[in-house]
Amino acid sequence: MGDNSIRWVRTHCARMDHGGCALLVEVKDGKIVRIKGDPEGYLNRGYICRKAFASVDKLYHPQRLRHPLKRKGQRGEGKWIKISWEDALNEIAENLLSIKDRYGARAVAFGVGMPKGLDHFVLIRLANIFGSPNVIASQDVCHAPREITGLHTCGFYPVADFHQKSELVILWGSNITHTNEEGEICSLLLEQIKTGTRLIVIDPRKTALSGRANLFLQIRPGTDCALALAMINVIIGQELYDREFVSEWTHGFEELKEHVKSYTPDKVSEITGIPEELITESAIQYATSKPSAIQWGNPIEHNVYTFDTCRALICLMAICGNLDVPGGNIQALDPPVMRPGRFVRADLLPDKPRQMISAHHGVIPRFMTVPPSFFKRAVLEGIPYEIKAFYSMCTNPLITWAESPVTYRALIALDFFVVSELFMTPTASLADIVLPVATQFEFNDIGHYGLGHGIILARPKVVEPPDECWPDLKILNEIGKRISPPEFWFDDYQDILDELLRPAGITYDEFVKKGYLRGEESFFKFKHKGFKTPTGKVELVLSNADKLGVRALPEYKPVFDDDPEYPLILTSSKSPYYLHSSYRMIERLRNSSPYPVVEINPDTAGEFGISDGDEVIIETIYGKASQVVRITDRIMPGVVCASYGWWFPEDRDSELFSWDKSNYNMLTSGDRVGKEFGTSNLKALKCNMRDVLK
Ligand SMILES: Nc1nc2c(c(=O)[nH]1)N[C@H]1C(S)=C(S)[C@@H](COP(=O)(O)OP(=O)(O)OC[C@H]3O[C@@H](n4cnc5c(=O)[nH]c(N)nc54)[C@H](O)[C@@H]3O)O[C@H]1N2
Ligand SMILES: Nc1nc2c(c(=O)[nH]1)N[C@H]1C(S)=C(S)[C@@H](COP(=O)(O)OP(=O)(O)OC[C@H]3O[C@@H](n4cnc5c(=O)[nH]c(N)nc54)[C@H](O)[C@@H]3O)O[C@H]1N2
Ligand code: SF4
Ligand SMILES: [Mo]
Repeated sequence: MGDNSIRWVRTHCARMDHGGCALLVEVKDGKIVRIKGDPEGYLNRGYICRKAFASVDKLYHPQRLRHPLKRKGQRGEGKWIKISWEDALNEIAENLLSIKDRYGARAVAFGVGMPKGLDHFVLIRLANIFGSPNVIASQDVCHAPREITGLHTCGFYPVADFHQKSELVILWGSNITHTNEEGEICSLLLEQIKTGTRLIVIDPRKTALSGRANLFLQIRPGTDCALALAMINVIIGQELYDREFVSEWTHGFEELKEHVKSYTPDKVSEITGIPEELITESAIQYATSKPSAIQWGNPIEHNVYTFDTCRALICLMAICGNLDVPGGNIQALDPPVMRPGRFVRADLLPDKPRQMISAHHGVIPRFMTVPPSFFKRAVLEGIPYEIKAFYSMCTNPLITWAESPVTYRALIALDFFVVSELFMTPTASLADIVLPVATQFEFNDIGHYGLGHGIILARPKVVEPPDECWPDLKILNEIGKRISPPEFWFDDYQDILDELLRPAGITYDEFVKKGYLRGEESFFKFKHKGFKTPTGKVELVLSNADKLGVRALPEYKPVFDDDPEYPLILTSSKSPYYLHSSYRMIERLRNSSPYPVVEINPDTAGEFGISDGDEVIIETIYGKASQVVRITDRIMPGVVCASYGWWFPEDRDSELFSWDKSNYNMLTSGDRVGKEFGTSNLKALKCNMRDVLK
């Protein structure tokens, strides 16, 4: 086919959130010119959001990195020289191997952000084969709390089943129309709402769906655990629980019943700010509508007590008999492709749980990535041992990790730091070597692998990457050959895809024709196999709590102390235009959201003498950031909702693109973290606010 042809290619959206919508992409003269939702898409049936249209702009953006770069001046000075791939790879290999020689493989950490595609797993494979137990990821604040707590409580990660009809769905801190959480595709939920599924929304802000909800619980940030425990109190008190399930399949019901007695709706109303009747009514509706699903979002895991909140929610699902039932919260079975543990060669590092730096901090067993805050302590203080090198991809830690000033110090302190990136970011500016990547549409990839939703999606290449941009898969494969036994690596990186699909009996090309693979639909598995916990039941009380080093029953504790100096509660929500800190340079997106905005209720603004459009300094005990005020009654009084992920690609690279000006993570702490997952308070912090001019 000649280059001046016009063709349509079927693929899946990626890297603008977790991905998932099937796309039809028009290519003319080798360039993408149009994108449409694929009406036959398994998850989206034609639906796409505005980010999908802008996703193409990043491919052709003038600021895109196109050649490997090596630092010339001091870290962060913005001075680079172009080098060849061969030199870049050799330099990386030399440095990583010499650090391994001097300090051991564990002194080299591998970093990744939000899982974007198969590269996530190839990076873990590289770490395992190289011999380092330290993969640093954002999982402390993104899904590990719900997944690992699920494993310990009921033996699996209970995801909302939007493929079957639910009578009721609770959006518990999940702004699914904006975030499409985990590619769950809000279009499936919207279809259900049209056909009568009732909705409860729990959020401190009015959201796109709160207006369509039967009940809207405007909650004070950080108090979700108390609410869940009060709902359990009502359901047990009014005997609305599923008697049969509870007696056959739960462990510790009587203790839970006793334990929740103190979480009365009137007391929890004071904690959460939600009227008592609404707490009671929500509990009754959740317990009496069968099946009901809870779609849980990031706020559940964005505070130091995330473990208890996740526990309370799973107990709630369990006592109402909503676990592993169609339309409830289910264990989605994966398609028969290679299991992640095997793919990443976990067998090569059997001692990893004891070797990882997080083991020293007593994190919960089975949590296999290292929380960033513990990584930083290792780099800066050598606790529990020194980390000297960091290979990072698909992440911008200077903006996305809690407590940015400490992140800055840690990145500066590294002996050797490599970043693979699409654009020069504040983080990449601090690297020794920056590698230019191919991205969405430019290489063959597999989406949704390992995310727990029982589905994988084909993301075939649509166009060639520009200049010297390589897919992370290829980069990792080439580094692997240089720093670890080559027999574990592939002649052509695309063989990785076939290898992963082999157990399913298909090649990548055949997979692309199918578009997706899903695991067998199966429910009530516990009836044959029980639950995969020590007691074989859902553990309302954890039978091995002592061994795990955790509380046996979920408890609510205030996530912050009252402090008159910081009278407001600060929280955040994700922008519908951006992915975390990404894509602020894309004009189409930036025009829709040109600067960071902090939302405040009119009454609160009045009390603070703040007007719409004012630039304010938001201040916590940890730090400061400036954003622009938007007065709106969407947000409850006393709470402010700031924008997260901001830096300014238009500012000077030698000043790291004003990384510390409006960045939400100037306001957070990496020091005060939860024990189980090393999680910081990201949502629910105490703050103050003042006009910059006053
Ligand atoms: N305060 C606060 N902090 C948070 C959160 C919050 O809500 N509040 N959310 C947390 C959550 S849930 C998460 S998941 C993390 C996310 O944290 P990160 O994953 O660090 O966030 P991103 O901004 O998505 O960073 C991705 C980077 O990868 C680059 N990129 C895009 N495509 C590719 C590619 O194909 N290859 C490579 N190598 N790079 C690519 C982008 O340009 C971008 O700079 O942040 C967490 N941090
Ligand atoms: N557009 C876009 N989509 C994304 C992302 C993105 O950055 N941009 N990131 C992706 C990633 S990695 C993730 S993990 C998901 C996250 O997706 P979501 O879970 O939806 O995450 P958030 O937008 O951080 O928070 C959801 C809602 O929680 C509310 N909220 C704030 N504090 C609290 C609280 O204390 N309790 C309760 N109940 N609600 C509270 C906010 O007002 C917001 O409406 O989104 C994915 N999709
Ligand atoms: S909702 Fe997510 S997957 Fe769907 S089109 Fe938008 S960015 Fe892509
Ligand atoms: Mo996330």
